[in-house]
Amino acid sequence: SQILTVPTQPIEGQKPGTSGLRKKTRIFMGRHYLENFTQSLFDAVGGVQDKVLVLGGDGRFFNDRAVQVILRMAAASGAARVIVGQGGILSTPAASHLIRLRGADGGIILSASHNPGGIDEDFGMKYNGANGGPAPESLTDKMFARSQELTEYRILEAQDIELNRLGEQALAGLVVEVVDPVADYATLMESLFDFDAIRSLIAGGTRLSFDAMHAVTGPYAREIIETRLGAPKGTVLNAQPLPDFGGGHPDPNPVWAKELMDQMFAADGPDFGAASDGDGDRNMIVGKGAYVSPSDSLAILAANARLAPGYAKGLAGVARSMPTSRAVDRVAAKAGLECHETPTGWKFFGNLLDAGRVTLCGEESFGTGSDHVREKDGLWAVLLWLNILAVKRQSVAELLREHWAEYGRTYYSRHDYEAVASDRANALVERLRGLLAGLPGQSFAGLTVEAADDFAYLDPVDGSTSKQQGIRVLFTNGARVVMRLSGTGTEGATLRVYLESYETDPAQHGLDAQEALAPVIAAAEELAQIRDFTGRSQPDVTT
Ligand code: VG1
Ligand code: CO
Repeated sequence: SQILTVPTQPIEGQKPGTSGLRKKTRIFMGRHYLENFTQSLFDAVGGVQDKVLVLGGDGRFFNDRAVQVILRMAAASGAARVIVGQGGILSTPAASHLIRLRGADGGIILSASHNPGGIDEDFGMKYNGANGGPAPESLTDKMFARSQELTEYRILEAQDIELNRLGEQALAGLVVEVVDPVADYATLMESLFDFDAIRSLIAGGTRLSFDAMHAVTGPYAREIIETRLGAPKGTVLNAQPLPDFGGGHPDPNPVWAKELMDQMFAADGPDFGAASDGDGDRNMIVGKGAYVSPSDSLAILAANARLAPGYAKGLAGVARSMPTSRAVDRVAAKAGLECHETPTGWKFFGNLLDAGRVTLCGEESFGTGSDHVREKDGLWAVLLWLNILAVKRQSVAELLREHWAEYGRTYYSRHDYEAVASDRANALVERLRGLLAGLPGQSFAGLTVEAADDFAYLDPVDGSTSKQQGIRVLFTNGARVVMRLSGTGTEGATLRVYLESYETDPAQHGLDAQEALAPVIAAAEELAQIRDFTGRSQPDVTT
């Protein structure tokens, strides 16, 4: 085998977004595209000479080919060892754990997460550092800068590695170690939760349903929920990972996980349901006839985490992304915990977790996690829920009602307008930025603005600042509207409108969220003129 130095030219647009670089699969498969970005990534981290890396992905179309290319490039750049999940598979949280467990210098995860997969859908690639967490903005900026000046990349000429064979193989001087993607992760889960208690909950007749959506969590959920926790075979739906996720959106929300939602709202449905996304870091929790909004899930986990052995000594603090509802803030206030508000994306939690300032964090986009890894973790959230239910011996619906009675209910919804013309979406945001200073005191559809800003974040650990992270409008009645553009899409712009209101009266806790939020929805429309700017009469996806 021989190391080739291949001349290349910069390719435009290799700029990582909220969570890595995401593009149409055909773009990633284009000439030099993957190679250029991989070399830019290696260069941005100071080279990979003698380093140990973790590598794997969610199994979507092109995952296996990309793994082979990255391995040959790592070999050409002198990496010492790459730990790869069998078949090229690793969920995002399992990859994060493996980096930490093995003391690796970093890892590459191939996924476009909840975006659909296939040759005409999406592909993605992200880098996580030695702490197991997503590269901070300072590093992704360097990757992008390097991609704009790249003139060559290095790659080894060699045969493919046998990705299905466990154990070590050589690629010139590089050791490729193929590992079981599930085993270490499952062991970590057993160390955090009371598996005996969950087993007896299940043995006692509590019925579960977990929708893996033909994405990466299938094998993980089967091993943990069916094999180790003893749930009946078939508890895990759509358990076979497929390169195109069976043609679906592997996005665990009521819209895309409709099969599970229908089960959970059927008369003889299961007691507890959950779903995860393409790369296994998101979760949706549903009780029998009771949907749990992700922001409520975070608050409930924060209020009850102590019931699980891994969190018995209590929490250091909590963090949520800015658009996530303030339900968890009320839990933190009552418990006297530090509570942080960060920009969207898990990379902003890393410093707080590393510094021991927070134990739990979460996002409204079906993401929850803790300091056990440095990514959000879908199955982890499911197991923490089950552990809590096993101790409290309550249904999900009862737990929700009890939580709202104690803390008040935060009604919450997100409206997404997808594939909007970028110039229109930018114009909407620009217009709002221009209005901000004058908003306090003005009324929209009967709601009066108390404060408004474009969210900026000062990282209390490293002192870095991130600006323009979302338009935030607070109303005098405690309601809130947030608007921002997505950083994970691959077509046009996606406008996200986050709506929230607060209700203390338990008699008013049983409303449908859209109904309860109707006045806030009307205020958002009057303020931002969403219909005019997007040309849409209603959102494409409501969660
Ligand atoms: C979205 C979510 C954000 C999440 C990100 C990555 O980003 O809103 O909360 O962290 O996806 O999740 P954006 O920029 O499109 O709003 V995943 O599971 O797609 O890695
Ligand atoms: Co994901």
